[in-house]
Amino acid sequence: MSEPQPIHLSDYRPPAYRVTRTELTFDLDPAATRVKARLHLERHPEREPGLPLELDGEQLALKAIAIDGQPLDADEYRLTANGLTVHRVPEAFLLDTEVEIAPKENTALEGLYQSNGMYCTQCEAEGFRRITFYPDRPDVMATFSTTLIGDAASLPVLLSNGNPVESGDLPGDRHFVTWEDPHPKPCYLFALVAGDLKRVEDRFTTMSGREVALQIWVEEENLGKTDHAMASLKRAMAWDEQTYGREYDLDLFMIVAVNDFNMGAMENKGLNIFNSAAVLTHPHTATDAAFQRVEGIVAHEYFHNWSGNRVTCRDWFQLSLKEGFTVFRDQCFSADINSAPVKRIEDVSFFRTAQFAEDAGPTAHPVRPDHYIEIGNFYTLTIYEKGAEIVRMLCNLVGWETFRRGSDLYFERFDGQAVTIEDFVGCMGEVSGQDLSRFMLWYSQAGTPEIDAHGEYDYTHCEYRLVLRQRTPATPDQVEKHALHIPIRLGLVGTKSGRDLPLTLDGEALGSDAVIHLREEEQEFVFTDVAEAPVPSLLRGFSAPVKLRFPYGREDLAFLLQHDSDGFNRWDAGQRLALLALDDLIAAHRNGVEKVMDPRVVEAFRGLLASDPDDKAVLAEMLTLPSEAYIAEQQPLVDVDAIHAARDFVKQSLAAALRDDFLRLYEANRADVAYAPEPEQIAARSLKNVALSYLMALEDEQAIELARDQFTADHNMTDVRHALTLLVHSRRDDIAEPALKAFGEKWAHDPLVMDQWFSIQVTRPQPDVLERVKFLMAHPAFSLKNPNKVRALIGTFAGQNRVNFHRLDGEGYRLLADVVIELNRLNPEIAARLITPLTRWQRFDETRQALMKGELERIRAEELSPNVYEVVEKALA
Ligand code: 0A1
Ligand code: ZN
Repeated sequence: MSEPQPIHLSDYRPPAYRVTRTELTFDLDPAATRVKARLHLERHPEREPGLPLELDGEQLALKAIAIDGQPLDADEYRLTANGLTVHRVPEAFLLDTEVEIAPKENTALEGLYQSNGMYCTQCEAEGFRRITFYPDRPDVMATFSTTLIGDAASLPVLLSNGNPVESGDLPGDRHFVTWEDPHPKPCYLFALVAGDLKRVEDRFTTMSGREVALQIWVEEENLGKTDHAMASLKRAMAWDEQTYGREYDLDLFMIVAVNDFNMGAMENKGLNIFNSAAVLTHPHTATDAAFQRVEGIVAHEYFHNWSGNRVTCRDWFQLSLKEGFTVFRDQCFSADINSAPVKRIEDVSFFRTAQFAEDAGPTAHPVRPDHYIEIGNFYTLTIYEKGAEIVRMLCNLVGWETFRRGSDLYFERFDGQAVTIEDFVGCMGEVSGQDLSRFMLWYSQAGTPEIDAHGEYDYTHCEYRLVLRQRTPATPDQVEKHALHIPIRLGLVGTKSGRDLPLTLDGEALGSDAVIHLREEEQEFVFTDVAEAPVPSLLRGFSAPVKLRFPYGREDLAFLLQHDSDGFNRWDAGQRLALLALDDLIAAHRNGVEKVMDPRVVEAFRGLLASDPDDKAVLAEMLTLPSEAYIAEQQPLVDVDAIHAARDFVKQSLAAALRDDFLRLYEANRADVAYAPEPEQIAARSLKNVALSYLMALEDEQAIELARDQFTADHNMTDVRHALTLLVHSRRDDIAEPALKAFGEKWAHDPLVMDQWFSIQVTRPQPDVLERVKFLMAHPAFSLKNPNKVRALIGTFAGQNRVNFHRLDGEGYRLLADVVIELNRLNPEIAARLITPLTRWQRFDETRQALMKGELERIRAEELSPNVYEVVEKALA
């Protein structure tokens, strides 16, 4: 096979021909669906006359082709594995094609496929080319008319984008519906759904008084699980009107839940298709975290209607234009309706663990990549989350009101167009009058900037001198790095008063919480009139996506944990303090020395437990130790066993020293109220469950009893799952096994709960877990063809069970590679994502490095999809 070749941003040209209107007819059949396409084409005004017409197409059997009604002879066009070229075409013309495709054979879940017997589509990024011959690129925007023909009994519901305009019966017990979408769109936003679905309906009146019908379509057994998604949708619609002035633009908005889906959800115009895990909830089947995830994803997809659909991307290098902005929007939405500090803590915590790791690994890339082999590999944390951090910095740089004016200008100026990241940032520059050209470096430079900071207080002159030095480590393909513009929000907390001190910089009074701008490699900031010696509180709210090192002493951190006025940095001080203690314990474990718990951490926790929290959700976060993955991120070389042992030791030491406090906390937050996924209840539940985790670290009779009672009380999935996890992860198999069995039998009919059942078992720290993973792969509820199952069982094992995945005999790696090799044929997109843990081999000891590389090489020896090829090549480069 020839090696797949990269495509480059610098090669961008407008398409030779554009499509103004697309008329599709689908005659649905599992093995032989017929797709007729009529495309209204015209030469692009910026391209020269006489160019051939090039259309993308994969796995299509061409049955007919005609231009302006004239069938083409075989020598008038050329078919390849990737598309169709018509050598000579007029300036403006109609192209008719008919192709045959086989949805039931489609295990890649791109294009038209079947899930539980229903038909659905996934066209982003390049799935439409598996449906019909088309210029499958986002800068070709057309209005669509779609007619669906199907069996009336088995496919009573036929959905597509826009509004239904015609329907009727056809001979042979078939029927049809025609949909018309008046908004020009790129083909990646096309969708169809056909099946035996039921709907839940509601309404929303927009700010200009238009009535919109809202529908959520599900299989009958899921009818009771849509309330939360519907409520979230209505909130998101109202929020986008109030916050961004954006109104919905069709009379109908539909969401469909499907079981087999590669990602979370998809923003197809007027017809969002969701992974059932991202839309269905019920107090007995979904945890608080799942409820919040659904709320966030429903909002995210809805917000795309403007940031993505009305204004879309010129090419896929601009993916973060829609994703970074939309993630920023959904983060702000969730922060507004929940605990804002906790939302930020959760997002940053995840970001620093997972995106930093991506940035430090062989697949690191800029937020706007300049080349790729397979765009499906670029739906990454860098494009999404780092992209959102950049938009957040922009918003903070120009201020919310100016940002909003920039957003209005962007939507107004580029409505109906496919544009670039420059267009977006340009609007912000225009309304703010700021020169943001330097800021653009954030989009093109990969890697996480590292800032080394130190400070000194001058008692005689009452000055505080802060020196910041930035450096971005080299990343693949990008050795040379430049200084970025890094906004650093900070305060100086007086050691005597415990208060934020007024900040004066270069004679200018900045208030007590301010942003300074690091633009050079090294810069000194001298704050004057600083009345007392301060501890600096730096990078408040994580004001830039960087690593910041400051030589804090443990007393400094304990002080900030108590006094910092910024809730985020108070939490971060606690994390930093725990990390320092963990460092010592990791070293002790490696050296075979007895582990001794740092009393300052115990005292800090005692203080937290004695405090009367104004935000229980923040307290729960503060009592949570950094994850093994985050601890690993801080180590020069990852020692999974030492990290696991050290963290366990801290947990047990805290539990032993503060057992009564944790018990009290548990009891105090045990309210027996009817479940609601609302912030106050969620906060109390997380506090209670954090307390239970510490108590279970001791595994004494009382703790086991509490966990068992919480499990059997069966009050809601958050409590049940947490208790079950603690039992299954304990050494008490006599209790764990019956609980696991009972849970598995009770929920055997519910795929989303079975996903949780899989995940709970494969995160067990006990060494028997690898056998269990293999055993569960043969379980009737497991299927390699279902991405949720693969993620729940294999992804969770490899990503979260660090001690067992990294077993020294290499069996964890081997298992993952075996699955990747099989999935490479079935579902390349999922296969490529699943490899991630193996690509991080540089971070481990030599023995593990060799084992991991050995498995990557074993994968490379296969006949690979472009997706897997690209990841493996980078990992072994
Ligand atoms: N645009 C979607 C993400 C998405 C991307 C690709 C997909 O299939 C391969 C599906 C969804 C979003 O940001 O939600
Ligand atoms: Zn998105």
